Amino acid sequence: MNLSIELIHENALKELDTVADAEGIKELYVRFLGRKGLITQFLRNISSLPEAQRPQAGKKANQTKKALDKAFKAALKKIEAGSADSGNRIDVSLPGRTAPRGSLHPITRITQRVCDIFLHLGFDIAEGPETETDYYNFEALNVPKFHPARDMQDTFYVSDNIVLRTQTSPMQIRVMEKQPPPVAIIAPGKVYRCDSDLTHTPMFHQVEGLLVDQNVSFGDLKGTLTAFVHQMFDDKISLRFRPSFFPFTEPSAEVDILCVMCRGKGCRVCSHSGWLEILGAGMVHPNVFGSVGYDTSRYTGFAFGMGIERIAMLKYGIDDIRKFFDNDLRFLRQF
Ligand code: 2NL
Repeated sequence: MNLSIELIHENALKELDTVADAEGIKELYVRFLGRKGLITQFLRNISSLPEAQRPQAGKKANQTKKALDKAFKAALKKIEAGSADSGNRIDVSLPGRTAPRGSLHPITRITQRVCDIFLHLGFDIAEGPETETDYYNFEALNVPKFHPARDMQDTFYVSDNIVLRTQTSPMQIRVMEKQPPPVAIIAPGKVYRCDSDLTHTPMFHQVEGLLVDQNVSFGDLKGTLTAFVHQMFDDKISLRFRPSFFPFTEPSAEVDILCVMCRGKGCRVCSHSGWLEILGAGMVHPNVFGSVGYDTSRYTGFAFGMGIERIAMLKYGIDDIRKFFDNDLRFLRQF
C-alpha cells in the first residue's frame, strides 16, 4: 500500500479538474473506481493491514469511493448538459467544411475557347432562337424546298413552317438583315438533327462564323482558319483545305488537321487516312447575299461551321459522343 486513501482522493479530484469531456471522465472511473482501479485495490489490500487499522481504513475507503463516484457523475452530467446545447460551443479553430466544387462541362469549355479565339480576332458573338422558320433555316441559305440538302440534314419539324434549327446560320442571316457590311460574327449554340449513333446525337453544339466586307478572299478564309486551328490545337499542326460542297457557300471546302493520334501515319481514329476533318467552310454564296439584300458587286464574304463535340472528342481523345450527355460524374470530373 503505497498511497494513502487521502492522497488517492486528492489526486482524483485534481485530475477531474483537468478533464473536459465525457471520454476523460470515463477513463478516470476506470482508473480509480474500476475493477482494477486504485480504490478497489486499496479495499482489497485492507486484509493485509494490522487488524486494528482495518475498520478505520475500510470506512475511509468506502467514503472516498462514494465521494468520487458522486463527483465523477456530477462532472459527467455537466459536460453532457453542455454538449446538448453545443450551439454555444463552436470551435472556431476547426477548418471549415468545403462545399463540393463543380466544373465547366467539356462542351462549355470548348465553346468558350473557340469564342475566345475569334473574339481576339475581332469577331462579335450572335445568339438566337433554337426554333426557326423554314425561311431562316433553309430558304435564305440557298436551300429551296425539295432541295436534296434538306434530306441530308434530317430535320426535326415542329410544324409545317417551324423547325428545330439544323445549324446556327439562321442567326447570321438575322444579323445581315439588320446591318450592312462589314460583318464579323460567330454564332455558337445548340442545333438539332434526327440522327443518333457513336458520332451523332440528335442535339449537338456548333459554332459558325461569318465575315463580310469589300475584298474578302478565300485567302482570308484560309488565314483566319489556320490561325484558329493553330491556337485551338497546337501552333505547328498541319492542316489542309479539301474541295467540298455546301449549298450556302461557293466554292466550299472542308478543313482537315493531321491526325492528333498518329500524326499522319494512319490509325483507327483517322480511319487510316492520316487526317481528321474538323470544319466546313467556303465563300458565301451570292444567293445568300441576295436573301439579305447585300450588293454582290461590292461585297464578298466567307463562312465556316464546326461541331463542338467533334472538336472536344479530338482534343480530349474521347471515342463516344454520348459520353458528353450521360452526366456521369466520373467522366465530367476529369475536366
Ligand atoms: C459544317 C459546315 C458550314 C457555313 C457552315 C454559312 C452561314 C452563312 C452563309 C454561308 Cl450565313 N455559310 N455557314 C458555311 C460552310 C460550312 O458548316 O460542317 N458544320 C458543322
